[in-house]
Amino acid sequence: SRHNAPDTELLTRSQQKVTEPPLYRVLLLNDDFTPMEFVVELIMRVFRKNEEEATRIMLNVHTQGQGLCGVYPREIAETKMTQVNQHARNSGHPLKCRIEPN
Ligand code: NFA
Repeated sequence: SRHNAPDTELLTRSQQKVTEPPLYRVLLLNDDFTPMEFVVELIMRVFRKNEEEATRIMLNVHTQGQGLCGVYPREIAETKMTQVNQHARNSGHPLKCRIEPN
């Protein structure tokens, strides 16, 4: 109200409903040169997957051209994309990662 500063008013339970942040898909793109073992180890480290799941994701990228590594809020998705692209480039591999809104 005019006499209660809006940002200090107490909110009722129905007014304080949690809202979900927008989510982004983090995709890995296939190429002809990056070694499979490098991709698996990167997926395990960046996306916290076990070896079986990381291998499944890598083979899906290899056969389909691209594949889903995870879905995250924007800042987390961007950080993971940057980690992948920098680690690949630093290691001399052409592997690329991209994000897209869900
Ligand atoms: N296609 C790559 C190879 O045959 C492996 C690969 C998988 C690369 C997934 C990038 C992403 N060595």
